[in-house]
Amino acid sequence: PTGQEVREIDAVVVGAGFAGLHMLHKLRGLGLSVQVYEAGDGLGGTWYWNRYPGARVDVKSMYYNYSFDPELEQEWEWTEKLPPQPELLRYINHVADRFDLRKDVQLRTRVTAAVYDESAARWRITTDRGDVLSARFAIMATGCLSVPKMVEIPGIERFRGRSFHTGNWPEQDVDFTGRRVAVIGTGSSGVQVIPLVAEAAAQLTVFQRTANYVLPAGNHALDPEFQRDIKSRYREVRKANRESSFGIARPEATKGALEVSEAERNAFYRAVWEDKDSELVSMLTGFTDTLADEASNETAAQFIRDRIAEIVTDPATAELLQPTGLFGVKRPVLGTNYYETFNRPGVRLVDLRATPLTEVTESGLETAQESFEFDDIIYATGYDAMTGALNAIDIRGRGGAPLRAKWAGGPVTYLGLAVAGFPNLFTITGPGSPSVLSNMMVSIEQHVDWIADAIETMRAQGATTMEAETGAEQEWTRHVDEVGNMTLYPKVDSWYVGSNVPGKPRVMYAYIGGVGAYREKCEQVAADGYDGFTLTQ
Ligand code: NA7
Repeated sequence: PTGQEVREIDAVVVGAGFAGLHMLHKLRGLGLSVQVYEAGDGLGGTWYWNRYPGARVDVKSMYYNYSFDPELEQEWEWTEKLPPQPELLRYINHVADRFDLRKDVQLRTRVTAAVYDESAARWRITTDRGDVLSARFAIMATGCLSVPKMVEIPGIERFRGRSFHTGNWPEQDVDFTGRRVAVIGTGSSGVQVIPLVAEAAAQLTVFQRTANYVLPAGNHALDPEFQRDIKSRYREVRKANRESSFGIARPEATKGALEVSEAERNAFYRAVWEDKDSELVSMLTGFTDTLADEASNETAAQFIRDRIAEIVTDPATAELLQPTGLFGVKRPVLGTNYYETFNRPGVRLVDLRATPLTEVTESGLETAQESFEFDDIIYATGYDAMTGALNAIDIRGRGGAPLRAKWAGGPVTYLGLAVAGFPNLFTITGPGSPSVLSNMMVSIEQHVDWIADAIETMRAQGATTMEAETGAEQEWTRHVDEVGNMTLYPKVDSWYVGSNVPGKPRVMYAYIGGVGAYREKCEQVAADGYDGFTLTQ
């Protein structure tokens, strides 16, 4: 298309991951014309880009899938407790085919700007391929962890070997056999990729800045009986997940960690550690105060440190791998053979706290004390989370005001769904919603349903625009902050508070009030005639 042709459409959806595809399906069901733009070469968002060895979701397959179609959820057979990336991608493509979604998705196209035209009450969308679209609704399904973050040292482009970021992995298989490989970063991605690279490589050097608490993933082939059981009562299972704190139903904790005996406490931690059916959040949800009280938190932290010391044979390496900070207020990490990998010959751990990286050279990496030579460098260094993908688009609302400027001090949203001054713009799992602090599928579906209902209500009322009110937005943002401050989350550095990106405002980027309570709030807002929003004819 040339820059001159402006196509009119009801809604544009940015991103074709789980969120964007479901939004497309829903809006189509309402009879809207929809255009989806997707930067990737294929569908799947996170599961398209994260193709590194070992990539898998850390929420159980039976809870990490769409619930909107009873036939789909019955007919799809998962094979593992925690499905690997290729299986997730197959599922997404199956859904796209089944609901005929591809025809409205334009791949290899990045939305560069979304500018609100006040006189027409429409969004003007432009892409890096010259598309120009005029849409009534602009829906951002851009993902929470979709803008990879690199190290902040010079020389990255000088390296002559192969470089990879886990969140932007090439499509073809990458062979590490016999090579000297560096992995920088020990978050969820690093922890997944390290054991598999170690099996193939001649030498693996892991550069660790902060040790993480890595819990055993306990992945295994899915028990057919478990699958049958969940499928036989899926409505009830989904309901329980939706009403839970993290989007994964757990038995209600009744006591603080220090209200029970040490033996009882450790028996619980041990059961979670050893049970292959444990959930990502099991260790966090056995006691009422693990995420709120430092002394309680420390009991879980020490239990895990003790396990690390048991597994890792070299005492200096074991010590370096033992985290010192709070447990669980950075994203919990699941691993398979992670600590065991450091017992392999040829695997070395480098402590970046003692000697930070200074430079990437033509042949490897440098710290103040040592030069390292590598054939391959894997950056498992994370993302500009929550706001990165939204701020990457030049979004301008009323009066041409840029969203980036409005968010210069941190994101300000109403419910993580909408922003004052940006009518008819919705963010799926936007900042200020539970999003990354939950089972993403539960949060995505809740937002997609809420947005579709809002659009349907607008049509029924003959409304042209829906816009968050400044007061409601301020109050919500204050509430997100306040609830965050009742927990231990703000006390540690993590991407939940933006501290992994230099210069990023330090605030709570997600809502920790729980997906159940959050859903009730969103439903109440809708029931009260979209309280806190202004609808205009
Ligand atoms: P994370 O969790 O942000 O982990 C990134 C890792 O990279 C973490 O260990 C960081 O250390 C490290 N890092 C980041 N920048 C640097 C620099 N400049 N130097 C050295 N080390 C660095 O990203 P992941 O991709 O692992 O996981 C993202 C989410 O995906 C995860 O939480 C799940 O939701 C799935 P730090 O801890 O900041 O000291």
